[in-house]
Amino acid sequence: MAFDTQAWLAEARALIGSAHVLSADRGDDLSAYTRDWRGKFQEPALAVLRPADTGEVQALMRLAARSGVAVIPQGGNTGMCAASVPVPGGRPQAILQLGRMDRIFEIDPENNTATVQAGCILQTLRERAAAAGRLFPLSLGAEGSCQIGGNIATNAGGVQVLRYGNMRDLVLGLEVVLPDGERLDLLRGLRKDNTGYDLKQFFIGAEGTLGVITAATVKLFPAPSAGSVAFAGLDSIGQAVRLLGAMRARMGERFAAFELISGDAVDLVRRYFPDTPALLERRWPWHVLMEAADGGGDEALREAMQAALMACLEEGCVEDVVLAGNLGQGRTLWSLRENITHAQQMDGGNIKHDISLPISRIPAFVERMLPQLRQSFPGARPIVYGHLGDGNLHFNVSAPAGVAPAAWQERTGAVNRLVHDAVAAMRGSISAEHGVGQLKRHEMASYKTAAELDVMRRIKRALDPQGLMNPGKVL
Ligand code: FAD
Ligand code: 2HG
Ligand code: ZN
Repeated sequence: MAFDTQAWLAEARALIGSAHVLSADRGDDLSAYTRDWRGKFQEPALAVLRPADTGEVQALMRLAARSGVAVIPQGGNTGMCAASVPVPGGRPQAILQLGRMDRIFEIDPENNTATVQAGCILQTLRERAAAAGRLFPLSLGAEGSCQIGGNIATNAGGVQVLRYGNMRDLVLGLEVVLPDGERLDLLRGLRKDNTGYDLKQFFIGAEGTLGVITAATVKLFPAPSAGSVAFAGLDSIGQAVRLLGAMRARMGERFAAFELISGDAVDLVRRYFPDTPALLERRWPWHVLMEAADGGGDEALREAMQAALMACLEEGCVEDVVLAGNLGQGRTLWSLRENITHAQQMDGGNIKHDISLPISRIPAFVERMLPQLRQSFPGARPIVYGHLGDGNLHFNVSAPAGVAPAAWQERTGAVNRLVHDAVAAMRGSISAEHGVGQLKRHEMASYKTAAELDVMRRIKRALDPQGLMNPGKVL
């Protein structure tokens, strides 16, 4: 029987209210939901569904299962791999937008946990935790619009992984609605629980392909009372890796962030954000942004950072360094880092790589890759930066000057092959923190073993036998 769009929309509207089922046929503008953050993928959706609670998600999932409609969970739609937007062809696709489910149910300062609905904005949770004297440590450039459900579904990383781990390390419990509408209650705030398989792990990093995350209990930490930020200039990435080891040894657990930024990345930010100050007296090929935090006073921490950095200068593992004198200066240093993505987006065509390697191998990888890239793709402009402390680089490649974005995009396959083959040869990962989505799905067969893919497909079939959850993503 042919699919009856109007009847389906009427059923969905009866379930969650007409205002919360957006559809193009009645003139709603769906483009903010159907286009990915980078503006590279856009396909039509049957509807955008905006449920208010878990019960409504269950009702919508039952409707989808009964009618064979695919469901794409969507949080803030800030993902980098086009995993939260429709794919071309196939069955009708409805976007399940979690934004209305944004409640914070509980902050428990004694258990050091927060329990939130999936649509809670990351920044909101960070602010509410801070008001209770606690830290929710996940921190990334999109935190003003990405949602906890999206952070969990992508196993997001960000700039504090060095100290607190990635999202997987921060999740204690989940509530999930399965593709058939059943509610799976794993919403416990326990740090120890060995009663059989740890089912929540299946949904963390699954990019919405196994179920809809509707709520989560996450870890909080005592809020640090002191912070210190430094920006260093270096001659090489090898030097940066030595600096990382030396600073960690001196600062210990207080060391929270270690971000690599190439000289070209700094230049790009300064071109598009001209208010960005020149932070060091001369231009270095590489820079590192570092942060330490603890429960003491700012002055004492700053002195400890200064002493550690002075020792590193003497040992030759850093060339030049500036230490932020106050919170405002620290923020200026961080905004340089956070603006790289935006500057690269404004600059036009770019091919992104989100790779990870054992930290010890990163200098060799970059030193080998840069000349190879320049030789194979004359004029290509590598913009290399990222979470060096986690062994994760954004080895992005901007289009040669004068090459149109679309023309550069056509080179994606060839550029990816060069970079990703080198990563694989060093036993690294082609997606450290952004996921696979539709962007890297076609590369999975080249970089995962047949056995890994087989097990993934078996899990997918067991949980989603109709193949309704986020089709065309990951697998
Ligand atoms: P979306 O983009 O909406 O969705 C992402 C995936 O999660 C999709 O597969 C979607 O189907 C699924 N999903 C969303 N919500 C749910 C749910 N409730 N249940 C099941 N599945 C769901 N990422 C990092 O890891 N580190 C960074 O440092 C970082 N920096 C960024 C900086 C900028 C400026 C931008 C734009 C993005 C950055 N990202 C970063 C990428 C992105 O912000 C993260 O991947 C984020 O976790 C996505 O959250 P979201 O709510 O926007 O999810
Ligand atoms: C970051 O670390 C994000 O800033 C985005 O993961 C990386 O834009 C990118 O390639
Ligand atoms: Zn990143």
